Amino acid sequence: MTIAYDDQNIFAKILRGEIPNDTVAETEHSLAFRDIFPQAPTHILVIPKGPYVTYGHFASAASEAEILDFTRLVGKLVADFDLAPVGDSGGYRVASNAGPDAHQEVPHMHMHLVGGRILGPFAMPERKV
Ligand code: DGP
Repeated sequence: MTIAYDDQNIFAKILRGEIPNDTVAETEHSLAFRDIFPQAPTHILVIPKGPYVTYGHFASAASEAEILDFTRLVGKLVADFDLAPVGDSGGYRVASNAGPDAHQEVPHMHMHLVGGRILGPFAMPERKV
């Protein structure tokens, strides 16, 4: 199945250098930059440079080199931003929203890496039905 990618989305524009961003790391296949609306002291978005819409799209269609590059970058950011849990403190959350049910706002695959404060349980709004 072909998944349509809208190259006018905001992260595609960031990748093309058309709008500014606060880059924290860049690799051959991935870019990491600070979220414009941070939910915690550290809130980084990690994106592949390739045209993938969701995490599932990326995980199934990206090359092994792209997936390895992305995954290793997440690991490096956890280390560089000192997010790894130590004993009974510290830690972080990674999350990737996909589609309307998950309230994905930007249709370019991105991983939120959030930490630097107590995040509490994974929270989801109550179901309406
Ligand atoms: P999501 O709901 O998972 O699609 O989250 C999209 C995130 O992208 C949201 O936390 C805000 C962030 N965001 C939206 N526009 C921009 C932008 O222009 N620059 C940056 N750095 N982040 C953005």
